Amino acid sequence: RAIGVFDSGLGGLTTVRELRKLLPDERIVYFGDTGRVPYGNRSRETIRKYAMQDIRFLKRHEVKLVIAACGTVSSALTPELSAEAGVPFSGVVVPAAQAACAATVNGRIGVIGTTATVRSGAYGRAIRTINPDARTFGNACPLFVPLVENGFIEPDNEITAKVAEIYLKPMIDERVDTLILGCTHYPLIYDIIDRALGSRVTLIDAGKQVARWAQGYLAREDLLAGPGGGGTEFYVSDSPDGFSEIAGLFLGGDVKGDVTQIDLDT
Ligand code: DGN
Repeated sequence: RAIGVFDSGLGGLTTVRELRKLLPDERIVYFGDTGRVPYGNRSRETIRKYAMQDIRFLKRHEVKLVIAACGTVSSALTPELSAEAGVPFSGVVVPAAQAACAATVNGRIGVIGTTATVRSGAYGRAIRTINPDARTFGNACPLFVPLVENGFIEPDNEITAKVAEIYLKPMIDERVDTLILGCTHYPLIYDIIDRALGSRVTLIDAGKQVARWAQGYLAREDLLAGPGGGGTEFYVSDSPDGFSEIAGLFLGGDVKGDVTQIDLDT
């Protein structure tokens, strides 16, 4: 059985990339809701409804585990809704919160993500459940998504570096020692973010953390795939034209697998 991964669009492929590195023998079924992206400017109710539809779609593909790679979706789901998924399920929030709590020394943790993610306060709640003394500082970074999607990702890109400097100054002022990258797109500008913080802050990539969590979960439950069956199938809800180019950005150039357009209403 496969690992199902979904996202509001193609950014969640950064998590697929991490899963492929850690679990090369797993079959991955990816759904990118490209027909309805972005979710970040929608109400919490709508995001939840879309997420449940995305999960239902993946459940038709014999999945043993479903991962919401999207920071915005993960932040909108409550533990009760996650339980309603009816399949082993994780978003990125809890694995990233656990890693941040393990990494921080001064208990001051920053969180960056879309406006919806930061406004939800989901990371702060997850962190306080683990460490009630920890303090969290959120800052929405809405310009990062279009900058990444338009390819402004080279480590020496002056525009992205300037935007990062502005967005991350509050994190320096608050003396955070750990920063959660709570959005699918941010690993692509990891070096720029790191430099804006003077390389003094531990960066936690939420997608990488959920991939590690998945590896641990599958091992504990004795659900790891045997050798040789690895591969990725891609499903999108809008035309797959231009898929390879943008998918290659998030996957690190390695787009192997079929792309199929689907209609969630059928
Ligand atoms: N995938 C979304 C997230 O991780 O929050 C970012 C992309 C978007 O909503 N435009």
